[in-house]
Amino acid sequence: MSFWKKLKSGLSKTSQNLTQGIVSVFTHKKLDEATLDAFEDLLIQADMGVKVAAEFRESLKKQRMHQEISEQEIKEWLAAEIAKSLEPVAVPLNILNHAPHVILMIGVNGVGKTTTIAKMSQQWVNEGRSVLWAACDTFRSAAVEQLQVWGGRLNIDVCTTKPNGDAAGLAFDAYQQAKNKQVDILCIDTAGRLQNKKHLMEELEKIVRVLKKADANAPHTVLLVLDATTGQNAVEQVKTFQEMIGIHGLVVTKLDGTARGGVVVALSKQFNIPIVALGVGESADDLRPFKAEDFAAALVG
Ligand SMILES: Nc1nc2c(ncn2[C@@H]2O[C@H](COP(=O)(O)OP(=O)(O)O)[C@@H](O)[C@H]2O)c(=O)[nH]1
Ligand SMILES: [Mg+2]
Repeated sequence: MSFWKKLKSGLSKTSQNLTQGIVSVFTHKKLDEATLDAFEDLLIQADMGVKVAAEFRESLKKQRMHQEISEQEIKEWLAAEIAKSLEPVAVPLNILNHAPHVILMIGVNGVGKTTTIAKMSQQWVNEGRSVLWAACDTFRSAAVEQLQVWGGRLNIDVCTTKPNGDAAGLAFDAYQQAKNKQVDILCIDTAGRLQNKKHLMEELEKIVRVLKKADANAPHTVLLVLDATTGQNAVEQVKTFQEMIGIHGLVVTKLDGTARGGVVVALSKQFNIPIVALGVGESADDLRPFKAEDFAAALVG
């Protein structure tokens, strides 16, 4: 399936709800307050967030109040508004010619960090870049094994340490190894135990501190991975991790089959952080750069 088709079918739950809602709300009458209220509710239900919904409502009101507006017109209007708000954050990841470019992958357990590392790395390898991974989620042996399985499939080396070993020490060793071997990209997989916020923050800070000893500009990119199916929760996670450690980019996963795809719009409006890629499945091919217009069109159906 092409990526566009996959995105469209993935977002079909969100877009069906939106489209059906639009059909029932905009019934060829003149735009009034009640219709605007119902429209705003629809946007909130699609997880675009209260703030975005209110903004779109006001914008529509200003432009079209007391005018006739068809469902087709409203869909086109909404797609254009969404595309406009996504455009500034649709920024692809820029890999520096600075071997190694260090990427720190962060996010709550289960959002798709490890899988995203595998997906991104496959693309880099296909582009002719060399990649090394550091399995710094040292608390869960399954997490290390998972990375090793992907590494075996994609022929990428994985740096590991003993169970419960020091994540920062491992990051440092991996950096040295990447440097010595002139590897282009070093990906650091991390733990995501948000239930122990203080410990997680200390660990991430320590990884960053240790990397900076080796290279003052490392990590060159900190990517926060978010699971679209958690809806507005993703917004809270951005805030939490932004406080803990700076974020350069977002990856939104599990956009296949969620009714909460509107959260991407909420993220774009609330944080001016680039959305570098979208995950639409579990295989290594299921990752693509984020394109504002494609996403808006898929979301509105
Ligand atoms: N459907 C779907 N599943 C995904 C996607 N990304 C990751 N997953 C699955 O989500 C689960 C957790 O992913 P994992 O990479 O281990 O998350 P981590 O704990 O953040 O490292 C795994 O079963 C993945 O296969 C995606 O884009 N779509
Ligand atoms: Mg993991």
